[in-house]
Amino acid sequence: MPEWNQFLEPYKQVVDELKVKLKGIRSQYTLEDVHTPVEFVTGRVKPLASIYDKTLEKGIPFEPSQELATELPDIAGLRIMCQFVDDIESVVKILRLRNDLKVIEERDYISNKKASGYRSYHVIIEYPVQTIKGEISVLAEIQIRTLAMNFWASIEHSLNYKYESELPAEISLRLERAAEAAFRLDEEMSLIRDEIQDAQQYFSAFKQTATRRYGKNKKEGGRKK
Ligand code: 0O2
Ligand code: 0O2
Repeated sequence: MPEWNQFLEPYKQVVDELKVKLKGIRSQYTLEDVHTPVEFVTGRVKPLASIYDKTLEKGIPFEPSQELATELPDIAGLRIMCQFVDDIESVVKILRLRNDLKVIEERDYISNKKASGYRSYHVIIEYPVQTIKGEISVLAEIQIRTLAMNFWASIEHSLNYKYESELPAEISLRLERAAEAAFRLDEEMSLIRDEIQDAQQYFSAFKQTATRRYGKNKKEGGRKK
């Protein structure tokens, strides 16, 4: 176990650092008062049980090693959720331009959805981590998807887990229909994207004015006493 902790430690650091950095993209857009392609960011280090399952699938030894690090590029996993399908391309462009990470592979499961119905854009990156023994480079996977794609993937993942990937026909059919519905939802939202963004900007401006007014009233209330 101690050797697993040691092996996984840099991955924890990568997830923590990248969460801060990727959330930073959202803050910068928000400050400029323009639509942000990043809705929210999550991250995790792959649990040991999932690492174990993957080693069985790939036929490699379940032990901390360079082979494991290369064969499983998603031990450090980040997920960026977007409102609109077009936002995904904007995020990928931002990632390609960054100097603090190197995009080494892209998998487009949006243009080429998986047989399961899964849609998402995966980017494998190489990321330098500073350790007490010097700099090491680790792989991480960034999954970029819309909220609708994320909703479907989370539900499908739980169902597959529950039925150990042997889904009853009825559930498979429902999932297929749900995947189509999620696809249509993304399409519909894209069609009214400008309308939605206007509304969001209006709402954000309203919230700021309301906050300022509330702050002022509180002060005035204080003075009257
Ligand atoms: P905020 O202010 O809520 O936006 P940690 O617990 O420190 O390891 P973190 O980031 O808190 O890390 O947790 P995690 O699980 O990696 O990411 C969860 C973040 O995603 C939280 O944001 C949630 O609010 C946000 N989130 C989850 N689901 C949704 C959703 O459906 N819509 C939106 N907009 N956000 C969601 P933060 O970082 O706590 O900040
Ligand atoms: P978890 O629990 O998220 O860690 P490869 O063997 O390299 O050819 P691999 O490893 O399947 O293919 O890579 P791929 O296809 O890029 O997918 C890696 C991750 O994408 C998965 O990690 C899932 O998170 C997600 N994913 C891929 N296909 C599906 C799918 O059909 N449904 C759902 N819900 N998620 C999917 P893990 O390790 O499988 O799972």
